[in-house]
Amino acid sequence: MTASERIARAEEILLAEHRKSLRDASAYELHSALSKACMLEIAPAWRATEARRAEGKRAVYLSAEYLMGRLVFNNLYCMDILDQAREMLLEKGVDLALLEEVEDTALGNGGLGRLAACYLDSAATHDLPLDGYGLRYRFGLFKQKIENCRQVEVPDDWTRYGDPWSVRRDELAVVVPMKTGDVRAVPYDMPVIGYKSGKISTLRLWQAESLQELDFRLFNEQKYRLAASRKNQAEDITKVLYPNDTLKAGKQMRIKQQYMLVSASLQDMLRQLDAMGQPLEKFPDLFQAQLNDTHPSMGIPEWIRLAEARGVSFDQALDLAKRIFSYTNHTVMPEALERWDMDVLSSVQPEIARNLRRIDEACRRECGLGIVEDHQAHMARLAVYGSHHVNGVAEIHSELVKKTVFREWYEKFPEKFVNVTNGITQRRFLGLCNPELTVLIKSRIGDGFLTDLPQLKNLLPHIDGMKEEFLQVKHEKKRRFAAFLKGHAGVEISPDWIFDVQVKRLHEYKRQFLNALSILDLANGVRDGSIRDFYPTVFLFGAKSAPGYVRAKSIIYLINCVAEKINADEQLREVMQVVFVPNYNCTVAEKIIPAADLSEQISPAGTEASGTSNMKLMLNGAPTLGTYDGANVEIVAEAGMENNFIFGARVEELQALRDYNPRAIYEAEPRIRKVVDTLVDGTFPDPDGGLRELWEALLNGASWHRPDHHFLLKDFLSYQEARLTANRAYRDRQHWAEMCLKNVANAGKFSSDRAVEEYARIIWDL
Ligand code: 26Q
Repeated sequence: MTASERIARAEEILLAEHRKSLRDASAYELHSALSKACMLEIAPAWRATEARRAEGKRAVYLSAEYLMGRLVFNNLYCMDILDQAREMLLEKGVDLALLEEVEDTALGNGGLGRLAACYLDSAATHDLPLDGYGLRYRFGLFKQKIENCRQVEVPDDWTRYGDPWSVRRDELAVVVPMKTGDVRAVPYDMPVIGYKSGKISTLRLWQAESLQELDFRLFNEQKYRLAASRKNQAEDITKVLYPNDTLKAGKQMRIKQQYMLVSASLQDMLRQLDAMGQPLEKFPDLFQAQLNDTHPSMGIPEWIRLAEARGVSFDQALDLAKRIFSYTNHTVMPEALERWDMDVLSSVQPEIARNLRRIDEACRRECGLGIVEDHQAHMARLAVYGSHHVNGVAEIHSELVKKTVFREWYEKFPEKFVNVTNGITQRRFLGLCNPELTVLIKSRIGDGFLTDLPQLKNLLPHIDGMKEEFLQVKHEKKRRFAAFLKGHAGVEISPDWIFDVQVKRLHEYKRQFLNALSILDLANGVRDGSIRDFYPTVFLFGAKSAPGYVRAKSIIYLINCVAEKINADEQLREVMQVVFVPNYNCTVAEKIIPAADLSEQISPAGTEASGTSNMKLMLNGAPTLGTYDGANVEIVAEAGMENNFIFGARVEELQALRDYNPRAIYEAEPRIRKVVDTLVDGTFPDPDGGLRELWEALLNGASWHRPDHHFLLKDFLSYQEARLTANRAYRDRQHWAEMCLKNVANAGKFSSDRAVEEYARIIWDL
């Protein structure tokens, strides 16, 4: 199809649906028409991919979250028509940048949800038969505003202006049985467009609806409210994405969501099995199901329920389950592992609770270990037992999985445990968001790296001759981000300063708190003259906190207080500036990551399973300022210790640390004492005591944890040293550019293309 035919089609759709021409269409009308024109165009390829996959073995990704981000530019990019579309529209007097107003599809919290999206992208690009199942939340992750230095949550009504990238498949709706009332699960299909591959995967998202749209009997009896409440009760199940990225147990609604996801998805696969005329025993040879954390782990007992209903014995159903499912673990922090009360499970689906008990018994018979304990189902144990493979998401994390949380299970089933280091898609996180760097790389090594990232290695011999151009590109991306930030937050920053970037969900273990305290110490050093020639730096933060995570919200408040203080200080503002970028999401990530000079990855060793922003920043030429944790370990192994800034205690040291005494450090180090005490000495207003609570947590601990349980004070001085080393290194622009480019050239391993290929080969046997 030619570009002008395509635009003509969009014009027709616009005319039919809005009676408008391109020039007088609003951003959303244009978005809708253009997207629908693309949907028409890809329809044949989508159908062909689907038909082809129906013939053989394939894998499905089961995930409660998919953080797809803004779809339109990515989809045009993967169809390889983005530039053309932009030019054609410009000729017609329309600026494609209008679509910057279109919202993200944020059906995910953070890393785990974005990982799912990256894997679908890679599979479509490389023609691996992988499709996704998820939930179509009415409201995605909340939008964040900052008011009086605090996070305020605003609902994300992402379909308000329609959802042109989805197709409702009413004919494929299924019934999900629950004790609280059966629910209709209606699938909406989204295309996942492979980059220049002509292959289109399917993301099938289930929406909860009432079995009867309207209960006429009640309605006729004038019980309108009751009639409506039945309908609402069903629809509530997919009303909102849980905004936690860690455990908040006991919630019946969360169990309903998880159950609906797996029941509907398995029923859908069974329908396809029947269509192929295959018996149940063939299921594992046709479908492999990857559990994205334990959120879909009820799939195991649900499979048994469905298989028994088809006349298979429990034992055989369990054996089949163990050949169908595999489990990806994303955390070793024991408090973050899901456990559900058996009573709550029973109140949603008694059969699932019953099957869990039977699986527990079988497991105890087989290996002596239990799944249900103290009336609680340990979902990670279920996932390990019911799967043929269990994987961690980075080397160090997979080792810790075997040595710590699942040690006993590893001893019983050593052959199950493998590693698949996470990856990211270079299409969205380089090609699309950093076309300037992409052009520069292409000019030296061609464009093969866009589908084969290890080709970046070919840059190595060219690095000397690229430094100047790299620095220009980086400066341009910083200029662009500065312009965006002016509009987004009304803040002005200089592209001539260092952009020091920490972007990720807000968590105590991620230590944004350490970053903030460290900035206060740098400020003290600049003020008292002990730090000289400090290269001007903008410290950028982007982070959402779970709405109920009180301490995380206090940290956001602290960062904004520190920002106000420093940015208002005549002397300090000459060399430092602190900015909290509101509403960090996929779209903001695509703007800030290409502009970053330094990548902050500062979790205590052994806590961050992998991290993926570290990979995105590396790929865009930002050296890592980080600990020996998660995928940082592998980043440094690939790009060289000398091209990054690694600090802090190693995992062995932290594990061996018996009587950690942060108060001793506080008392022995005046610099540390000074910044910690700003939390309680009136430096910042603290009307609700949140800052004092942070101070307490560091020095006295709390009912549920020891003092400074994330070792901020332990790593503090070595962090400061690394920060200053990086600050000084930045002055040597040539050497700095070399470090950046060595990171880019060695980022090949961190493509999600490699990761899905490993899943396909090691786990799914595709
Ligand atoms: C659980 C129960 C109830 C409600 C919510 C949840 C929940 C939701 C989301 C628990 C955890 C999450 C998300 C976790 C997550 O994003 N983990 C990150 O996964 C990345 C991809 O593997 C890793 O790179 C990060 O290290 C890890 O923190």
